[in-house]
Amino acid sequence: MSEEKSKIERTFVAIKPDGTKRKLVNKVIEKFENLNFDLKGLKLMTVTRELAEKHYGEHKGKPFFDGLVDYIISGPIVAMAWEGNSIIEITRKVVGATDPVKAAPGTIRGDFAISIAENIIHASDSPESSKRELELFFPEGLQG
Ligand code: FUP
Repeated sequence: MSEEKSKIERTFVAIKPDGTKRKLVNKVIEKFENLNFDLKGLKLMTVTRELAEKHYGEHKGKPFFDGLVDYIISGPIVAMAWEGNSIIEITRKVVGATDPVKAAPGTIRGDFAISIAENIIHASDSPESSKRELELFFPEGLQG
């Protein structure tokens, strides 16, 4: 029997303004708790324009950038840090495709999102972006 390699990672997850407005915080947290991931940081916050522009810096210059920034600062988000084995890759699967038309049923976006611009949740897409985003949103550090 082959032994499974352990790859404990942390990832940044944010429930976006449409997710908090639609009272979906519990549904998102439930998914991560069901997977037995460990919560390392959590806060309700309103993102400043400066932070939003840094967070979405890779999209600067794209036609949807200004709308994306306006949207992410339009209401409170729930910023979270989660830890677990291969969590970055698993979380991207649980979140589902960016476009809700392509997001599979059972994924967070597949079950709840109806628009590409307002798609409930953000999750880091790589170890590099996870590190960068956790430092941006939790400059005070994480639990444990
Ligand atoms: P994802 O990693 O799935 O959140 O997607 P991206 O990093 O590619 O995009 C970040 C956000 O930009 C998306 F969540 C929604 C927004 N976006 C648009 O509004 N229009 C697009 O065509 C692509 C992305």
